[in-house]
Amino acid sequence: MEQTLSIIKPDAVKKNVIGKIIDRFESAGLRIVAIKKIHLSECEAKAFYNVHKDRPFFNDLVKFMVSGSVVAMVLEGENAVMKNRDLMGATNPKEAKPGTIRADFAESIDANAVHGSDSLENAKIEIEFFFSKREIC
Ligand code: IDP
Ligand code: MG
Repeated sequence: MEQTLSIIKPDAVKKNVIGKIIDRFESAGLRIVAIKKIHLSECEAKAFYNVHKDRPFFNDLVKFMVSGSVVAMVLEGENAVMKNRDLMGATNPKEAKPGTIRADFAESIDANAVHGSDSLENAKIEIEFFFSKREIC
């Protein structure tokens, strides 16, 4: 059993497809063991994406992540980290396989509907960023 962090980004929240995206996770056998809708501050978004701080797209990414509210979730299941990444599809929706979340709900590499932890190690760090122990059941 693994846990991973998923975020439904502001573009998908604005499109009103939270439920449709959650259905992808549940239909694939992942369980939502924690969930919250929040509007990140600039400081929080910068801290969350700190690994990308030297990339040319960092400022745009932060601006986008604070442009509206997001839904953060802990997904639990067998092989949850990779399963979530497979369900999400490629970072650029134009390269994402048909039937993936990004192919179906995202417009561009900047506004690409979802975030998912890329390793078990990062999943732990990202889950702790959003949730306290008592919020995970
Ligand atoms: P991931 O979300 O598929 O793990 P990362 O490489 O970790 O992709 O990048 C984090 C986020 O930064 C992406 O989801 C995307 O929103 C944004 N991003 C990544 N590469 C680019 C780019 O080349 N231009 C604009 N935004 C990008
Ligand atoms: Mg990433």
